[in-house]
Order: sequence, then structure tokens, then C-alpha cells
Amino acid sequence: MRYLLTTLLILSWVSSAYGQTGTYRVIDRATGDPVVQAHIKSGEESVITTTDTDGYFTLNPEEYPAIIITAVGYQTRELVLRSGSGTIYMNPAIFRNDSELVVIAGRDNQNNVQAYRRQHQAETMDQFLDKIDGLSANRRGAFAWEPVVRGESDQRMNLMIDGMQVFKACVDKMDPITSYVETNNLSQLHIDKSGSEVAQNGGGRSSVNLITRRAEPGPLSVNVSSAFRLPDNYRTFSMSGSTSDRDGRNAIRFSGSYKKADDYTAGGGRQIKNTQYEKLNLNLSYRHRFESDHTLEANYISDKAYDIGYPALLMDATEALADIGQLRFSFAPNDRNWRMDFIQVYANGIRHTMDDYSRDVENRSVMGGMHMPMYGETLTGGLRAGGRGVLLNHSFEWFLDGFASLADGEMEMNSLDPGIEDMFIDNLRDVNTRRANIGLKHRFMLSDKLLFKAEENIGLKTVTTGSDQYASFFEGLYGRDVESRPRFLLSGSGSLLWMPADALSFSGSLVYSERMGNHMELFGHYIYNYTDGFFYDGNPWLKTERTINADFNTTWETDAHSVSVSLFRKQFYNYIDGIITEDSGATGVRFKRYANTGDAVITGGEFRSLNRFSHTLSIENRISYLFAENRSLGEPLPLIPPLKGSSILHFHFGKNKLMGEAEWAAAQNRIAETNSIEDKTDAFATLHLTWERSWFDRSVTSVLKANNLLDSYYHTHTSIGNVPEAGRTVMLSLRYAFR
Ligand SMILES: [Cu+2]
Repeated sequence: MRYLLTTLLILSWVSSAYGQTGTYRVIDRATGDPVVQAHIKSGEESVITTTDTDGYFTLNPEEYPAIIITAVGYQTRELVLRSGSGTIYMNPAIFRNDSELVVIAGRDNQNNVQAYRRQHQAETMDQFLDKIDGLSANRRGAFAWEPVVRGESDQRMNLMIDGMQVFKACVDKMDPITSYVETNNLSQLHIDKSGSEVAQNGGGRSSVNLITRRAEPGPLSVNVSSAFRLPDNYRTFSMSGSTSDRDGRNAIRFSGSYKKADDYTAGGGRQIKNTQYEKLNLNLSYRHRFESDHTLEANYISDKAYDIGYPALLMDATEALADIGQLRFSFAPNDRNWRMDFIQVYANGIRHTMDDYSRDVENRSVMGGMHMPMYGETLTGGLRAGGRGVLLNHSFEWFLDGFASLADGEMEMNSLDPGIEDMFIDNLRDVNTRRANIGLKHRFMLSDKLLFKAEENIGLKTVTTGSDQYASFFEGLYGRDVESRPRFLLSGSGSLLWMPADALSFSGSLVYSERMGNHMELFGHYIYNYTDGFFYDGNPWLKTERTINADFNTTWETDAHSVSVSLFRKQFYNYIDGIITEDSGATGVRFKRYANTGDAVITGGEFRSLNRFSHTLSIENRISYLFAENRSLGEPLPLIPPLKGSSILHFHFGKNKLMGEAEWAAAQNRIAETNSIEDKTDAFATLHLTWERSWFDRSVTSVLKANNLLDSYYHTHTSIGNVPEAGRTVMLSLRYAFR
């Protein structure tokens, strides 16, 4: 099968009409084996060719001077080809796996890209993301943690699935879109912490792109896995499979998973109420390769979550539904000067229902004596395309991106006192967001050790409401007319990479970006923000928030050892935040309005080291730190994680892997007290132990995992409402792979 495939791929190679082609071989640096099926790309999205069963590929280096090589289980490499032939070494990801998670600070830094080991499938996306240096999570209980990149979450980061915009439907942010991709459907995770990839990602904000698995040609393969955890009775079952016809023209992949958990128990044995959840996920993917070698891919995700407890919030989600679909057409590699590499159309709908029927509403301090069922939905459709162009002998990549999204949200207030009339409040009514962007990316080799990259993006965005009645609320509140003129948004970045020696690299980038308020900041009404407990009103007249981010990284990396230090400083102008407008009064309800609050700054850094002492033993260390301040208010920004880190010791012997992990965080004493109501958080450290073993010729894998071994009682600073984390848990999972 593999031979057939390779033949197909060889036939599909495009040899250049001019210039000399070279033959290159891709080799595993550690073992000397050829790297098969590595993708040779001329840009992010355009695969020129793949390596054959002996690791060879041919290419005209004059046409593609700079290429990117990616292969599952290896660190991504960017390099400059020299004419003739040559051998290219790929560094294995420290831990090989069938899926790759890539963290990028400055993408063009070949040494700066580090593939992380994906934890066993039973680990959730939340837990995984939280462990990456520079990332953290805002937690509200057991389910759907909100990812945070370098202290920025929600509207200040760009969270995407396969590059698609998906908007949460819950006005209380219960449904970050990370919850719609199960880890067994994830093929890569691209994290751009600096925001320098403005051509492709628009705004110049940090971005997290969850890249899902696609159907690929190959024989039938089936994976079945199941896990059970105590004491919260978490149980999960998942199944996935893929197959294709004999010539690989039609390929299909499906996966389904089910999980359910009861309330969890904090350290010391206290059960935390309202932390249960239940979730179903289905993913279908189909790919067709035409005679012309163009391919068409269709992908559909359906995710249904029920009965999800949010102990830190006033209510729980009864139903969270997501339907996410896309069609993607990729053109066969060709060498035309102006060309399109891919075009993608997508549509998604998110629906969210929540209520407080299982809460003691009579005795709560905020919004007491009433039930507040809420409903929200978003509908989004979009188009993306990318390719290459040449102007004045200069070749560049181009990206087009456009979407339209409609958001609605509403709540009822049903008093327990029959004498008080019920109320109905619109949180968002017919709020439309439309955006179109064009991005360009240029690469200049200044010398064979110095690479300069420039990216720019121009976008047009409008946010407006289609309801005059809804608009009139804001007109009354602020005393001026709502107008919906489109705004131009500019962003740009410049990055420099210097590789003075093979093992050493320095990179720096400067990013300018403009961010218009999102639909909640501009047109939200009576929106409960769980992070500070205030009810927010939007402000349609917010000025554009501007940021300048400077980023520096140095990495030293040999085959077995790697040390990397990143430092950054992000300066905000016209920082959009809530300002307290009304005193709490008797109801316990406190209000804020969005406003441009002045200047803010977030600065910090990350340290990472990976040391492989032998085939048996390796150690991983990660540390990150953030300092954040609203300069105009003169106080720290809220929800900033303290100095934190983790150390992992891996033992690998025969069919066994043993992993010990220590996770720690310092105390957070820098808190927001005037414009937010935060409290200080103590330091903590926890220990986790994992034993993984393969059985029956590697067809079965078992993982026994004990988390929080010492049963510590603690909470992280970004755990809302100081809800304690889970105490000691023990989980057994089994996975069967049929090939
Ligand atoms: Cu909700």
C-alpha cells in the first residue's frame, strides 16, 4: 500500500520547466533512518512534494530557495536549499507519537519549534494546554477551561479550529471552542505566542489553531480506547477509524467519543458540588483526490455536552451544541507565478442553554430570589484562501480571509415571589460581525545565517445590530446615535532570525496590531463576567485598541539537549476594559461598562529545557512568568498567573514508560483590587505519576495515572471563585489499535 502511495506521489511530482532540479534526502538525525512521507512545503499551506520510502525528494532550489519540512514525530525545519543534492537531518521530537503538537513563538526559527509529546488520549485538551509554557487556563470547575496565552484570553487571543472562526454562544464564556476538538481528533496544535503571523491570522494577536485530523489514504485502521477514573467516576469511550480505496482516491475517517463525570473531590476529601458533565463528540472527514491531483476535503464536527456544572458561576449549562463543517479544496502543486494553493469554505452553529434550576437561588447574594434561564447562539460562515504571487521578481505568500457571524443571547428573570412580574432581557440581539482581511508574507535571506520575514495584513470590520430597538438601548445609555461604519484595521510584523551556529539561534520580532472591540464589548447588555463577578454593558463607540509586542528568543539545541529562553513585552494603547459604573446596591448586582481605559503592559518570559541523557532517561523543565499592569489605573491586571512551572522525569525501558511530574506555582500577590475584586493566592506544588505499557506486540496500550499524589488541597490563581482543584485521582485507560 505504502509503495503504491509513493508511486502515486512520485507521479504527482512537478518537475520544474527551468533551472536545475536537485535530489535531497531527509534523514532522522538520531537513528540515521530515512524520514518517509515528510511534507516539503513552500509555505504554511502549500505542500510541494513528499519524501519517498527512502527519504528522497527532488526540487528545483532556484524556484524554492526556502522550504519548510514537516513530518509526524519530528520538529519542523525551515531551511535554505543549495543546488545539487544534499542530506537534510530532522530532529526527532523528544517523544515520538502518532500525533504532533507544535508550539511556535517565531515560526521561522527552525530550532525554536518544539514538538511536545501528546499525552495519552484520555488527557483532555484543557489539561494539555495548561502545561505548555506561556499558557494557562481560567478554570471554573472540571469542564471547558478557558485557554490563556501570555495572560491574554478570550477577545485578546485568536482561537481557531483549522483556521476557522467559531464564536462561543454563551455570554458567560462557558464554551471556549477548545472543547469541540477531542485530543484524538487533533493532528497539530499551532500556537503563535507573539502574534507575529499576522498574514495568516489577521489581528496580530496570539493565536491557538487546533488542526484536526483529516482522512488520509491508507489501509483500514481502527482505534478503540476507554478509561475510568476514581473518585469522580469519570468514564470515557472513544473509537476512531480510517480507510481508503485501493488507489487512495477516496479516503474516509470517523471518530466518536463519549465521556461522563460525576462531581470531583478536592484534596482532603471534600466533594465539590456542580462539577459533573456529560459529552458526546463526533467527527467525520472525507477526502477525494482528482485525476488532476487536486484534492477536496469535507469535515464535520458535532459536539453535544449536557448537564455541565460550573461551581464558580451562578448557573450550569444544560445543553451546549456545536455543529462545525468545512469544505477545503487544495490545488495540485504547480509552479505558476500567481497561484492559489487552497480555498476553504465553512459554516458553524453553536447553541447554548443554561439555567440555575439546580442551585439554591433563594439564599445567594447575587441575583437572589429568582431563576435566570439563559439561551445563546451564534451562526458563522466564512471563506479562506491562500497562495503565492510574484511582483518585481519578489515571491510572496498571500492569504484571504472573510467571515460573517450572527450572535443572539437572552435571559429571563423569573422571581420566586409570584407578586413580581417576570422580566426578559436581551444580552445580544441580532449582532452582526463581518470582517475581510488580506495578508502578505515575505521572506528575505539576508545571508545564509540571517533570515528576515515581514508580514502585513489589512482588514475591514463592522460590528452592528440589526435591531433598532436593541440599538436604542445603547443610544439611551450613552446619549448618542449608533452608527455602523466599517473600520480599517492594520497589522504588521517584522522578524529576524540569526543562526550563528548549527545548534544556536537568536530571533526577535516586532508586531503592531489593531483590535476593534468584539460583539460583546461593543453590543453586549447585562452580561455576567464570571472572572470578576460584574455585569457588563457594551459600548458601541469604543476606540480601536492598539498593541506593540516585542519578542526575543534564544535557543541552543543539540540532538539530545535543548534550552530555550523567550522574553516579551506587550504594550497596549486604548486598552479596552470594564469600568465600574454603579454601586452594588441592595441586589448585590454590580455593573461595569466597557471603556478605553488607557495604557496597559504585559511582560514576561518562558524558559524550557529538554535533556535526554540516554534512551532510558530524559528530563523536561518549564518555567513561565508574567508581569501585567494597567498603567493608567496604576494597578495589576486581573487573572494573571504567578511564576509557575513543571518538571517531568521520563524513564523508558522496554515496553514501559514511567513519568513523574512535579507541577508548581508561586504565590500571586500582585492583584487587582480597585477595578476588579481579586484575592491573593498561595503557592502550591503537586506530584503526578504515570505508567504506560504496551502489550501484545504494541496493539494494546495501558496507562495508569495518579494525579495529585499527595492529595493536596489548593487552587490556582486563575481558578475563578477559588474553586479548589481535584485531589488525588487514579485513572486506568486502555487503548487498542488495529492496523
Ligand atoms: Cu453559559
